[in-house]
Amino acid sequence: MRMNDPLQPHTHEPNPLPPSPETTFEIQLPHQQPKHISIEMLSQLPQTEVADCYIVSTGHGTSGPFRFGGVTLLDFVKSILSNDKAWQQLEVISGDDFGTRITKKELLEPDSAGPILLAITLDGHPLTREQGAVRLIVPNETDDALRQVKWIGEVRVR
Ligand SMILES: Nc1nc2c(c(=O)[nH]1)N[C@H]1C(S)=C(S)[C@@H](COP(=O)(O)O)O[C@H]1N2
Ligand SMILES: [Mo]
Repeated sequence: MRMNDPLQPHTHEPNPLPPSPETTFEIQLPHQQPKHISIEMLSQLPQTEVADCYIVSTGHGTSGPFRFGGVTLLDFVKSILSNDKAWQQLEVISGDDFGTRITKKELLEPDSAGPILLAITLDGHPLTREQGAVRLIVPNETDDALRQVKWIGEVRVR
């Protein structure tokens, strides 16, 4: 069992080091075997860029603005799930047990700051593993970066 629930709010010192070199992550669908998703597969889906993104760390200050690129989480879910009634929320969890929960409403009604992304590029260059590949970017979250999940390991569909 995990010592900490990665989905509960918590104060957090950001982990500077990737938990592994492996960028491929798993998607877990109800009643199905997990599927493996690579950067290569993400790069073949429609690409979206979101400019003016900031990573606001309570301990280390703000960095940015960044232009993150990749696949919107909505486009990704649509590419995986044909039946859009089959889910209500997603859990995005990193290899170092850091995570956040995303509701369907957040994806269907994106904030004016921009859509939630599975980011694979930063300012037009491939995101390095150290920079978080594959990283969740939630453009409207500018409090403490607790939703800007680096090193996605699992996406669970609920
Ligand atoms: N996987 C993972 N993602 C994470 C964290 C972490 O520890 N592990 N820390 C978060 C916090 S608290 C901050 S402030 C930012 C730091 O992002 P940066 O390393 O790009 O500055 O990452 C966020 N995403
Ligand atoms: Mo943070």
